[in-house]
Amino acid sequence: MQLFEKIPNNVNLSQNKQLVRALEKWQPNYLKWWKEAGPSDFQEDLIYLRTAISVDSAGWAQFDYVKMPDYRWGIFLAPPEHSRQIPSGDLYGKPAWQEVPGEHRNALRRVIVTQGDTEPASVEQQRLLSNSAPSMYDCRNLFQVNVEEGRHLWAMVYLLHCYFGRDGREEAEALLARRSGDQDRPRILSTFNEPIEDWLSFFMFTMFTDRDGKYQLLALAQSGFDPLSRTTRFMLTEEAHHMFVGETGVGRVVKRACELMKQDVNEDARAQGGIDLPTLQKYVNFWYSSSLDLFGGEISSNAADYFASGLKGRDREESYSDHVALVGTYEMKVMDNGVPVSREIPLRNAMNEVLRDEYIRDNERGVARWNKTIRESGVSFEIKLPDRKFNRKMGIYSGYFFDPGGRPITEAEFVACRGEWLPSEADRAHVMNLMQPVLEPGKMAHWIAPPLRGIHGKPIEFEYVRRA
Ligand code: BYC
Ligand code: FE
Ligand code: FE
Repeated sequence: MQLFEKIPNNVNLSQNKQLVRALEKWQPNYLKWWKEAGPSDFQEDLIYLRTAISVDSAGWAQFDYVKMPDYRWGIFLAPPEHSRQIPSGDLYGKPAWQEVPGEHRNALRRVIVTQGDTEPASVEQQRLLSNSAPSMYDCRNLFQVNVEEGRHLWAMVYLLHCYFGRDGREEAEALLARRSGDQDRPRILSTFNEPIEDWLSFFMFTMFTDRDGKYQLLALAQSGFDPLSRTTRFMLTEEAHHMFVGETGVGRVVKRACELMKQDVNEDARAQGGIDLPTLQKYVNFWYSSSLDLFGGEISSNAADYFASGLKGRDREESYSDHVALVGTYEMKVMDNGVPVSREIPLRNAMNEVLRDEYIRDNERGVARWNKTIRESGVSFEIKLPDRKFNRKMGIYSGYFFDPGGRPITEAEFVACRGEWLPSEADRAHVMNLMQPVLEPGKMAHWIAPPLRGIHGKPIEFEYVRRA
């Protein structure tokens, strides 16, 4: 079978010989990368996976057993909107671009490469997790996330190959050459070089970091470059499942922690072989603060330029009345002699912060659901998102120290309390120690509650992973 027939797509691939040639050259390198840097195990086994074969509601949810290297990574764009216009910025209301505008070529390529880089990075970070899956159900969800992140890489490579000529092809190769955590050729953004060695971190990552993905994709869905907008809109349909895995994953650890607390005279979940809520809170603090960094600087001329030129917009741009944002300010806390003070920032320069606000609100809804579980089990504990200034490595708060409530403190105070706020070596060792694989259908590791239901109407004890 010819390659273009193997790639499900709605971009008329078979009619575009040049694109097919570029993809045919790239695809073997992609598979080599997948085998080298993708899931360390189960590559020859049958996994019950969802594959998108078209963009309508029936077509993007086909479930069947597949071997991961045989997964049909497709190229899908959301259907075109009739005479779509640039939704924001200086060119608000002009027809959206169907080709790359020359003056924005470099900026656009850069945004696409940055987005594309995170997709394989996350697969690399999660490479070893199937060794310690808490259940077959979870193992399958991990692989579903992994193959879809692989597809998201395809989505960005499609744009690079189709619209950026030779340098696009070079960037597509470079996306396969960088490696998460590598000293010499790391991934571009900070969080994507953090190791994910245990399943609590995986659930935190899919809760908090995939949700950055959601918001960046929402901003790119408002791009004036129509192929990017349509590509990211389809990616968002898959992203929902990744965050489901994260939110319900953490939720099940919370539920189990509460059950174990009730079984212990000292309400100590750790003593009962679970993950205690204070440890879970530290993982929240770590992954949430790291993911906040992914939105870029609070005051950013890059963000202003992206907005002005119509490359990136705001989440739900249609809900705003002013789509140009040349007037108006955003009030934020900036550091002045080590103290946060309020200042008005021109709105366009605060676009990263506008998006971060939406992201924070979305997380708060998820955390509220975890806290409801805790309340209902009669345990007194509240999971809290730390203040946005806490433990930041990028932006105006980096280099300063804050407690999780957002109060400025000294470095010495931070260092003294670090082990109470962020996972300590001992916490990590405890969590790692619990990471023993449980792969009989329907069985769950001791530290996590079962899910409410299985995948795609299948029972929880369904054989989601079938050893060949
Ligand atoms: N780490 O003006 P600034 C996903 C750089 S996740 C390292 O503050 P700007 C997924 C920045 O590049 C979504 N470097 O920020 C999730 C700039 O470099 P230069 C991924 C960073 O430009 C889970 C400098 O610092 N998509 O899809 O507004 C699993 C100052 O820039 C970081 C995107 O990110 C950082 N955290 O950048 C799988 C969308 N933050 O100019 C997938 C595309 C900033 O000094 N990216 N820098 O060399 C963008 O739109 C923007 O690049 C950013 C913010 C949102 C990252
Ligand atoms: Fe993705
Ligand atoms: Fe994702």
